[in-house]
Amino acid sequence: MQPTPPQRNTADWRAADAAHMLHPFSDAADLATKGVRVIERADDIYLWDTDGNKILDGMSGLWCVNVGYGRTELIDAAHQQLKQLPFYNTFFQTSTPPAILLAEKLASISPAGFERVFFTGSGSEGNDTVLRLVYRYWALKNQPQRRVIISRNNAYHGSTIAGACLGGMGGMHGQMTADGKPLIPDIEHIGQPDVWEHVDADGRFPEGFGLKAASWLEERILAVGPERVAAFIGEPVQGAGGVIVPPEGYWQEIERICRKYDILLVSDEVICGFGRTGQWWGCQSLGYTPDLMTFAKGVTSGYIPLGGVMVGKRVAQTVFDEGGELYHGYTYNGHPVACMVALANIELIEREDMIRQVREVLAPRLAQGLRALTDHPLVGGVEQQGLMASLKLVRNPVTRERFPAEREIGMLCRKHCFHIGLVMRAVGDRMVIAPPLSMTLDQVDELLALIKRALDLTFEEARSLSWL
Ligand code: PXG
Repeated sequence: MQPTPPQRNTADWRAADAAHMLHPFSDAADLATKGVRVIERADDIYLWDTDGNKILDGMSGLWCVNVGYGRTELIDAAHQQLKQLPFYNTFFQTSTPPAILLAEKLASISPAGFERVFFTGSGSEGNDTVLRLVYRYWALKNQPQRRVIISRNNAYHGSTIAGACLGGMGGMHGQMTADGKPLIPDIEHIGQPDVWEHVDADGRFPEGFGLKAASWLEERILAVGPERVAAFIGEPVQGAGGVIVPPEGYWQEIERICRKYDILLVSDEVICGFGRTGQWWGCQSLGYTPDLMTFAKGVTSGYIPLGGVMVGKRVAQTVFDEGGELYHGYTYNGHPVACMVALANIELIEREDMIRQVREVLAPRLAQGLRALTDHPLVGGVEQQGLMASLKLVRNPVTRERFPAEREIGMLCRKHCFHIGLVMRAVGDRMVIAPPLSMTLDQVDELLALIKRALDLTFEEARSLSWL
């Protein structure tokens, strides 16, 4: 017998949610007054809430539903595997066919030298694993003093203790320590490659900013002492930080600096992996080769939780071929159902040639539409890589004057998105999209029309509030 979900109306759902649910990154008291939006079903690139509203999901769930909703290939794979073997572990000299098949498949779609994978349940667990591997690697290399990990301000690497410490979100650090420093020692943060933080008094962007932003890594390495630095971690394109696409040359210079000082380079591919940027991996689009890659989200298109770390040759050889036992693992390492869903997901991406479609068809159309939006009086600029993009909302696009942060212009725009049936994320004064890779050209146009409408409504309201 299938359990039948109780039939409730939106008000009932909201009341029960407010009474019992604790939501991530939310002020519970504030949320209880506003009431949550309850999403009941989804198909293709659309969601429906419990009031029957249809919403275009411009965020692929949470940067993850790359193949869109309702794909029977993934659903059937889960169902079949649940019947065959719903769970078995990969500890104690055992393995399962789904985990082996997925590991083999991941190696085949990864850059050369990435032959091995350590599975986890999420991106945060992936970055915890990265930390464990990095420490272990340098201990085995007889350089145990290499403990410093360098990351960037406004980076997001998850919300476990390690993820939050690696990330550069000050608010998260401030809720763990009194002095606002990362709880884990020897994690350092440098500036992010966000050109908007460096606009001069005349509204001009700095020249050569890519190399400048990368030089902060070398400065910090020298300040800390190169012999103490273990690794640098970065998202190819910062996602949660607001889709900040690094300027030309940035990643090449970061890679050069890491190699110069023999520092491990970690690419956090949790958002950028699995086609989002127009290649399998973000580092391929941005043109660098890391030593470790964290992934999650798009590996299963979010249908079921799965994450992991692709371990490059350099670390794999030392830690796994020569290092003896690594005291690390999770119950759900290589969960068979999650692995079968991931396999079906990757095969679907391949069969529908989705990554080429993103690169050659969808992203160019989106770019064209976004370029047109730069004429909008609220838009200071757009940044895009594949199917992830941001629009910078400004008070004056000519002088590049920003809105004061307390105006929360992004939240105002998000409110209008809600009302017109569009999920677009607000990150400060950036509006962010990352729609499913499976969308059609018509749907790209539909998305652009909704964005334009949300901007117009935001502009009108901002004007009526005398914010402009
Ligand atoms: N690394 C990156 C680059 C991420 O974007 C994680 C690690 C952590 O993954 P898990 O699976 O542990 O959540 C993420 C997650 C947002 C938002 O508001 C972004 C994420 C998660 C929740 C919210 O944009 N990214």
